[in-house]
Amino acid sequence: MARKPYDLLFKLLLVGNSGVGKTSLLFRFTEDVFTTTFISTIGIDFKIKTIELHGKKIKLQIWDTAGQERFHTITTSYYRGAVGILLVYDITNGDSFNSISMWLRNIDQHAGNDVEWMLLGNKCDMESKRIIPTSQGKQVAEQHGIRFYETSARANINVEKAFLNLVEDILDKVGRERLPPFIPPVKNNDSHGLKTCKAL
Ligand SMILES: Nc1nc2c(ncn2[C@@H]2O[C@H](COP(=O)(O)OP(=O)(O)O)[C@@H](O)[C@H]2O)c(=O)[nH]1
Ligand SMILES: [Mg+2]
Repeated sequence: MARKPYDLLFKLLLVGNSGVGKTSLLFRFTEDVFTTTFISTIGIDFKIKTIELHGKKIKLQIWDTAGQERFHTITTSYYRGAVGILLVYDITNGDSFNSISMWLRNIDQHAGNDVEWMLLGNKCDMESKRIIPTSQGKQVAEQHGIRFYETSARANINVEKAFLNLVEDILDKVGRERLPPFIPPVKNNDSHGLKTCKAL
């Protein structure tokens, strides 16, 4: 019998206001590219990237919205089976930061109780346009006891680190609680993308 090409499969999600850079982060992580012209029109449902961590081959199925966040129509089917969520805001956009609580309610309503999530302040390459100080993102993350990174999909800062740390936390949890990994049907497509913005 052929060996399974991976040991675990994790469904991850990107959520956050439209324009914060979710699709750009996904492309940076899965294909190590940054393109300024693609995006909101592509109706992608998810991308796949297989990584190796602690000797395990982990297939990441990473879901991105096709713009539904603009209409607040993200529903249970998007969240179903997700084990990790990257909640993204844009450090140059106050509204996107203020929407965090709305997104948290959404996560609460639709995602499983033991979903692992982290907060990302994206576009940290745009220091001159910054509106949200690093300390504010940090504070929210501390309130919730979760990880926080400032990232840049454009400058490739902390993107891989954020994804990998999320996966690491999920792995710890799976190991601790011996949860069966969620295994949804998979389409195919594989590919690869570290640095620091600020020491956080
Ligand atoms: N300067 C900068 N621009 C970014 C970054 N990430 C995304 N963008 C830009 O922000 C806009 C929205 O990005 P997109 O990925 O479509 O956001 P989404 O709506 O959350 O998926 C696009 O014009 C991107 O080029 C980043 O890290 N730095
Ligand atoms: Mg998008």
